[in-house]
Amino acid sequence: MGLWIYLDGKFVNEKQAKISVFDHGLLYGDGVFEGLRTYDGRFFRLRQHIQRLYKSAKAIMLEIPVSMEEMIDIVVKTVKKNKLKDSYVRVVVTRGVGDLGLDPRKCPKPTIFVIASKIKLYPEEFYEKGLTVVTIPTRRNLTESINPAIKSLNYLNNILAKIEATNAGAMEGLFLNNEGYVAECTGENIFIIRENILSTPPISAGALDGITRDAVLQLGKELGMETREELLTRYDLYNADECFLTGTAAEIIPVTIIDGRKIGSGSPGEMTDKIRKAFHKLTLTEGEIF
Ligand code: PXG
Repeated sequence: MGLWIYLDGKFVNEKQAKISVFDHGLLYGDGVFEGLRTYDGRFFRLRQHIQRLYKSAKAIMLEIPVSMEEMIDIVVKTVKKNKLKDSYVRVVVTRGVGDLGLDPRKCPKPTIFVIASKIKLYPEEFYEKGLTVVTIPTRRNLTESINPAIKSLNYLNNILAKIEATNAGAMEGLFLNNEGYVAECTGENIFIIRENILSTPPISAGALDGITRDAVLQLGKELGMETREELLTRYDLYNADECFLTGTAAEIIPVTIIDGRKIGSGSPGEMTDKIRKAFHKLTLTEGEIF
């Protein structure tokens, strides 16, 4: 049967869900996207994800032809149409169909599609034993070129990072920014814990304003930790007691080795475990039911 995909105002079967070769999302990576989840029928921070989508669109001067409320409705309908309780939803808005020149004024109508499916980034064992991360040679996009705060369809910076991490035999790649400070990983924000202080790089260091990141900062406070958004170096990471990554797809995953250095005891940390449990609880209680 396949999935029902929302595509430009209609639900179509995944086999019929096709877009033009003249779509600038494909020709130039010109567009924006979001990835969100539902947990047991609850939409986790849906409004926040949709707000971020519109902020990304504004940054690239892409006017989404439906309102935020309409977009929320489209997402909810797509999940329901596919009868999914636990799902991963990809919302994509491209510049639309144009000609072979890059001028976005040639694209009169943005393309919108929504896929509700499942995602599993890492096998379960890595949530138990932790990930191996390496610093990769490619630097995070400069904030003054393609600002990493924009969740754009132009993910080559991240894909190069993923290839470099894989080539180095690691599960994840750590991006530094052009000044050498820690930015984030290929599709996750990074956190460390040192003596009950929970730290993550500021958005201005070249990180996405992650929605899981935001939830974790809140949970850290609730668990009695001091939380900081501060510049971090690799030295800080190597000498941390605990380290973990956050993202909608990855959720919260411990990191136990960075560039060959064991982090803390070399096993996932106690506070990381507490935060993971608290996050799991949050996903099952906080999300809106439509
Ligand atoms: N940094 C980057 C570069 C991301 O792409 C995050 C951090 C975490 O943000 P959230 O808001 O999700 O906590 C992301 C999100 C995928 C995939 O298909 C990637 C993300 C989200 C969903 C799916 O690999 N990245």
